[in-house]
Amino acid sequence: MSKLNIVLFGPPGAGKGTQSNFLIEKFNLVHLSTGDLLRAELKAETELGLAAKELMDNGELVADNIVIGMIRNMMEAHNEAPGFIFDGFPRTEAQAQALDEMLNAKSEPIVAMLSLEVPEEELVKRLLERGKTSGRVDDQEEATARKRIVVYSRETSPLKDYYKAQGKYKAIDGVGSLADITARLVKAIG
Ligand code: B4P
Repeated sequence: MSKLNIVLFGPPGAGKGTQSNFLIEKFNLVHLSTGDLLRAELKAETELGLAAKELMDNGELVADNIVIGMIRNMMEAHNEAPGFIFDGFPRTEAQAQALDEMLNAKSEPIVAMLSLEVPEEELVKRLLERGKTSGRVDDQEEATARKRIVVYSRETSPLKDYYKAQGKYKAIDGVGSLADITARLVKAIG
């Protein structure tokens, strides 16, 4: 049976991490969040974590080779998974190409890129709200939240065209109750 490999896409605060938790349970998938993996490195104060900290705190992207290497290691560690949810990865065209190369080598391509669409003001509201409890430096200041959205628009949003060209892009309305949005995602997965 072919693997259910899904890219869950969207700007910071769109609900990628939140919705991944529902989808991994429903479809028995392995969750690969580069944000979570980087935060774990940061917490453990590894060399990689220390190198990434300033960039993450300022809302900038971490170098492609670092995140691609993390994803490669995690995929190898979960070779038997029925599928992966890629959450927050890819964020650049170089990352998308590297992911395609890794998956095509195993004949297990991405089946869909689900793009959560949320207006900017709602994103900023959600990020600052989370900042009250998350302890995440990048969720504390409105300027940093907006900077992440600018970085997303410039570096990451163009990946919609990358996946459109492969016929895999699906836009999902990311505003509403968590259950409604999960239902939209499940329907799109089919
Ligand atoms: P991420 O961890 O990916 O952070 P994020 O974009 O904020 O998404 P997250 O998944 O956490 O939030 P969600 O939308 O679920 O990245 C952090 C940093 O790591 C990046 O800035 C970068 O520096 C680095 N990084 C990560 N991946 C990288 C890569 N591939 N390349 C380079 N650098 C990389 O949720 C946000 C909030 O909204 C939550 O509080 C949630 O409760 C709330 N929410 C969700 N759904 C909602 C709804 N329907 N209604 C109301 N609130 C909702």
